[in-house]
Amino acid sequence: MKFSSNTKQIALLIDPDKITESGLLEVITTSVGAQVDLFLVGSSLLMRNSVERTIDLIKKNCSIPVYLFPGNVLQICKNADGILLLSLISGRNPELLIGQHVIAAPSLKEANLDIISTGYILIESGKQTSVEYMSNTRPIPSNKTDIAVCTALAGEQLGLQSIYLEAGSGACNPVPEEMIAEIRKTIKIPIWVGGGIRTPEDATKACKAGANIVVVGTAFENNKSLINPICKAIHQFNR
Ligand code: 1GP
Repeated sequence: MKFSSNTKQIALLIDPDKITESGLLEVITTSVGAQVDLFLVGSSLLMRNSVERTIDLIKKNCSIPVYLFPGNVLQICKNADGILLLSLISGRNPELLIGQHVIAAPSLKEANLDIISTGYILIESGKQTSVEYMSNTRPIPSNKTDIAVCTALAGEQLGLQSIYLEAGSGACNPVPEEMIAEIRKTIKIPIWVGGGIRTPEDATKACKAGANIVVVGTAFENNKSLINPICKAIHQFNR
């Protein structure tokens, strides 16, 4: 995957548990029309492991790249184009900083995926989210911009390729714009922003503050007609 500091991209997150086959086909058709840049596939917790099947269906029906966004090592599969290899650097859970990566390393090497090493930073967003509970880590308080900035900077200094600012799926409040803006001023690597983005206005605010890739999942699960206007809001920055 190519990042450019001058362009804004949209990543559409698909939780395989939350979509039917016909729903996914509809999302694919709409996404092609709206020029979605990337699909992410994964979840904090899956009741049935249909990641591989979901990716197969996407690959058969369009050429939009598909990257894994795995909640755990069980969600790694070979048929994706790449993976966001997340290290949860806002937390102090060694398993999610390095432990699970060691376990996944041989299968990742064999799968030959495009690996984007990413510092995953959870930001407090109004209520406890699945990712907070499942990761057994505490998010950075939303008013502690300095902690978030130093965490992102440490991730960049460690050589990570990107930073993901995560409010959590279905978050009450997205990551604050001031926090995104301060991090943007401090680091050079691309910034993903996701969690609780529901409207074109939310997406515009994240882009203006400095997000390179805006990630949206829940809003599209609830209302597929939002795909077009949210994509437009993000891509207008590229004109
Ligand atoms: C979750 O950041 C993503 O990991 C997307 O969040 O589902 O709230 O859009 P939403």
